Amino acid sequence: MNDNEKTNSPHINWYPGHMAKARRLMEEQLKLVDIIIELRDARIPAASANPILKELSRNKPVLIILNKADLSDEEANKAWKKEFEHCLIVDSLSENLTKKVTDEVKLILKDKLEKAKAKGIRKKVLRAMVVGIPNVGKSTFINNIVRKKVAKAENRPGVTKSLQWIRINEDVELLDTPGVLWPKLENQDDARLLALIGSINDDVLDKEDLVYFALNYLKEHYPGLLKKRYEIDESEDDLLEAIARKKLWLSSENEINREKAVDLLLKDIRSSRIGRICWQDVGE
Ligand SMILES: Nc1nc2c(ncn2[C@@H]2O[C@H](COP(=O)(O)OP(=O)(O)OP(=O)(O)O)[C@@H](O)[C@H]2O)c(=O)[nH]1
Ligand SMILES: [Mg+2]
Repeated sequence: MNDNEKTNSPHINWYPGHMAKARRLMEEQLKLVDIIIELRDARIPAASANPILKELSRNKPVLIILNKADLSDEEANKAWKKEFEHCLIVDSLSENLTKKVTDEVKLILKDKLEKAKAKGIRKKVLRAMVVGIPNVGKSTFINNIVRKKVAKAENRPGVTKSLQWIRINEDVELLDTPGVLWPKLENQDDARLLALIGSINDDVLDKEDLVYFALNYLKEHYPGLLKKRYEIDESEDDLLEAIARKKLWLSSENEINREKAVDLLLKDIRSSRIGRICWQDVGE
C-alpha cells in the first residue's frame, strides 16, 4: 500500500501554476548542488522520468536510482542500468543505502574533488539533491540514507534560509527535502504505464483498456506467468474473460462481472502479487 492509498489523499493534480512553481523552485535549488540524484521507478525506468529535468539539470551530473527494484525483474534491472551513464539498482525498503550511494556520488565527482584539492580546498563537501515524480520513493530513500546519522539539519546562513542540509558523512550532504516534479502526462503510453504502477490516478484512463494492455504485455513478455497465477490457457483470445471465468467473477446470469474483474486484476498487478515485472523494454 502506498502513502496515497493510506491517507486516501488524491494524487497530485498538476496545473500549469504548480508546474511553473515547482520548476522555479527546482531551478534555484539545483544551482546549489554538485549532483542530482534522480529517482525512477525500476518497473518503468523511462516513463517515470520527469520531462523537464534534463533541461533543468544543465550539465550537472545525474545519478539515476532505479528504485523499487524489488518489484521489477532482475534481468530488466540489469539491462536498464546499462542505459544510463550513472545508475544504481535500489530497494529503499530493505537495503542499507548510505555507503552504496555516497561511494557512487564520490566516484562520479572524483574529478571535481581532485580539482578542489589542487586549488587548495582541503575538504570539499559534495552536495546532492534528490528529485523525482510523486510516489517514486523519495522520502523512503532519504530516510534510508540518513538512517543512523540523526544529523540535525543545519540552517546555514549565506545560502537560502529555508534550505536544510543533512550531513550524511564527511564527504556528502543532502538537501533534506526532495524536489517533486510532475510525471510525463502528455503521452498516453507513458500515462498508461504510470497508472499501472499506481503513480497516477486511473480515472483519467479507461481501466479496462489498461488491464488488457497489461495482460497482453504479460503474455508476451512473461509467458507462463498468467497461467501459473490464474490457471488459464494463455492462448485464449480474451484473457480478461478467461481469468474472470476461472475465478468465478460472474454475474447471476453467468456473464463475467467486468467491473469486478478489472478492479481485482488491477489490484493484483499493482501489488506485484503477480510477480516482479518490468513494464518497459530497454530502448522504448
Ligand atoms: N517495494 C518498495 N516500495 C518502496 C520502495 N521505496 C519506497 N517504497 C514505497 O513507495 C511508497 C511511496 O514512498 P515515498 O517515500 O512516500 O515516496 P515519495 O517519492 O516521497 O512520495 P511523495 O512525497 O508523495 O512524492 C511507500 O509506500 C513506500 O513504502 C522500494 O524500494 N521498494
Ligand atoms: Mg515524500
